[in-house]
Amino acid sequence: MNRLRTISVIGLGYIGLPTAVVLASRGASVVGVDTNEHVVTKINRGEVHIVEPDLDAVTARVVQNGLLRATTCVGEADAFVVAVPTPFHDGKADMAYVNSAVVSIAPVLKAGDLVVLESTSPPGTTEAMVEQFTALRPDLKFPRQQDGTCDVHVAYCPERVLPGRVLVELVENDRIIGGITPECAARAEELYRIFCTGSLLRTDVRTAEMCKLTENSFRDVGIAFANELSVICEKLGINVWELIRLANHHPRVNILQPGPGVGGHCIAVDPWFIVAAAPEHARLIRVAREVNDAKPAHVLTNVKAAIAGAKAAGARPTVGLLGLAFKPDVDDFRESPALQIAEAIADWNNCEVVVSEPHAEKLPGKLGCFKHVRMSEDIHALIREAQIVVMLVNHRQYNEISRTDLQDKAIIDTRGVWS
Ligand code: SAJ
Repeated sequence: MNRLRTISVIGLGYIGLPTAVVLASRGASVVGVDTNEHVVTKINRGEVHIVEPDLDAVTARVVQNGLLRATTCVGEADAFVVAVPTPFHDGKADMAYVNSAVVSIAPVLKAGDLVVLESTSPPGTTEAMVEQFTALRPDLKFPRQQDGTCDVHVAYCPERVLPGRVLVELVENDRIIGGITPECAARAEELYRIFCTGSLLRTDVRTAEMCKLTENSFRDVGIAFANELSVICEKLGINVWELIRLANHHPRVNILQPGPGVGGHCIAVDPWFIVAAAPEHARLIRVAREVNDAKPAHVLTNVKAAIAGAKAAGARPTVGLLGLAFKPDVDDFRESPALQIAEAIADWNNCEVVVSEPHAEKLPGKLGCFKHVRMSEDIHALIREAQIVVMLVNHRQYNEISRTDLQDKAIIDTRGVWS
């Protein structure tokens, strides 16, 4: 702590802001940097631009205490934590934000500083950062695996926090710390020791980079297994939820839950980093992604059949959709399969659509553009009105729906709530 008087956190998003706030709450002097002036102004007022339990209160406190301030320009610091986005498009990771963070940090670096990358990145990224720094600052010595001595230490330390539990998991989770050299990992450990109570596990940078991708790919493969089972069981007339519950009684079996598809900005994306790094070998990982990506279309086939059945019986049916977020009890709609399914149903324009989403004030995405789509805050009214009910996200508010409420309805239960 003594060597790290000022810490600069570059990128004040879902990970950077909570990290900056937690560091400041432990007494570190933190400067948060973001290119978005609106975000910077908001944080300097002690407010937050993302929804995460308790983040608003802790931010207000550390800003008021003068321990956190935000700016658009990178200044001198003892440690730099880079937590910028690394989006994936057209088959490769877009490293533009990481590259521009390096360009903005390089001029202010001095001997004794520490730079840690946290953004999800392809293996080799931290070493490429070191090359970039070396070219931009030939006056400083940067670390090399084969040469332990350096002026500036560089490490990779992936975040692994679950949205909705970020402030708890930032502190309690174990962390992987990959150093370009063992000394770099030891320096980075000093930084994380400020706020982490979990184990700090040192390794090399490539292993640390791959570790993050491996964790999310492992979960994606597990969910793909469950999703594939659900499609097989539907064909064979077997209740997949009961099947999984029973199979999980085996002491070494732990099957995950099927759903309408995999959403969010991590599990649905990170496996592609591995596929891009080793396309000819990442066969299982690629197929798992394809299985999970195909699940919304499967759900839509079932909805289409239910609408056709209801139409044969009479007028234009009403379809009630429960939930749009990417997973239960969050207000995040990024890469949400539920939203993708809702938008596709709206596009057909062959039914009235009533949507429930307790975590949205208005219809998200392009749903707001359709006259035959509306929102309902009253779950029971929605169920009464709908001939077809589609359970997309098992938010806790839906626990109050009983089986008797659903009598005479066509039900498509993608989460196994009523199965
Ligand atoms: N899902 C299922 N079935 C399941 C579990 C999840 O269909 O049995 C779906 C969810 O509904 C959701 C998607 O998978 O659409 C992802 O949800 P999640 O809860 O599995 O994960 P995320 O994206 O919220 O957070 C993950 C976490 N990674 C792991 O659990 C390995 C988190 O620890 C990471 O920090 C985060 O990704 C990240 O930032 O990478």
